[in-house]
Amino acid sequence: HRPGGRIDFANVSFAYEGAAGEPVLKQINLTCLPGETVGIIGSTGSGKSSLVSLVPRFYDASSGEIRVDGVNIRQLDPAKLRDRIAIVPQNTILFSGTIEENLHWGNEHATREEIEQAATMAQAHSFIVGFPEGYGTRLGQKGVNLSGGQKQRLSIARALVRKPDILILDDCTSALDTATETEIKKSLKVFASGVTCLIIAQRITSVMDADKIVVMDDGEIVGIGTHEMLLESCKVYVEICQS
Ligand code: DUT
Repeated sequence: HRPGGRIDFANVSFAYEGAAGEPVLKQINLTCLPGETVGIIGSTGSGKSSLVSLVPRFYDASSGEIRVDGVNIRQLDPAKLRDRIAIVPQNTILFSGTIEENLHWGNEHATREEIEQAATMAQAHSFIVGFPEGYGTRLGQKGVNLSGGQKQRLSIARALVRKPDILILDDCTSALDTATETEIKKSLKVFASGVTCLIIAQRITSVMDADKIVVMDDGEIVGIGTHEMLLESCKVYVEICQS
């Protein structure tokens, strides 16, 4: 696997157009090293999703600069940039079609073996093969009904099929029990060890073992460090742990 991308945020501020110009991100400085797992935590509305949405240029920063592997992302071809990044959104989007077609989406060239590997990493393979039609099982109106957690696992598998250099999980494990989430993280560590992972989470347990955790509060980064470091140094983090 290619080494994951390095991401640098340098003095990044961002305001949504029309939102009275009020910045939702203020003076963000953050480096994510290739292959690093970076947890992002903070209360609702603190700016976590906005922060990650700037990386594939869903929006552009109002000021400051974001670099991927040292190059300002505004100077990169957007299609090539997005090709290196997979985002698993908060709300899973699956379409009517088979499970295999859904997992292929975004990478038509993937082989069946690669699809099964990705599904195994995302803890989805065993429930898929439990259906009489396996990967050919139809989803949607005339198909099977999946639980919220099963949908999230398919959504993660789909992102892994794309073999990204940068993987962004935006609060997409909320419907999974902690044991399943832990299994997914374990296999990511082994099979996607070169991939730079940004993991937005509500639960501390989701990010506790990340290489570093970023704590956001009202559009600002108020702490960066390991779980132990933040327990010592970051009041907001301690409050999140206690809530
Ligand atoms: N916001 C907008 N327009 C958008 C998205 C968000 O004005 O299209 C505002 C809402 C909020 C701020 O930006 O005041 C930050 O939102 P974001 O979704 O980035 O915060 P979060 O930390 O990801 O919240 P949550 O945990 O609820 O997803």
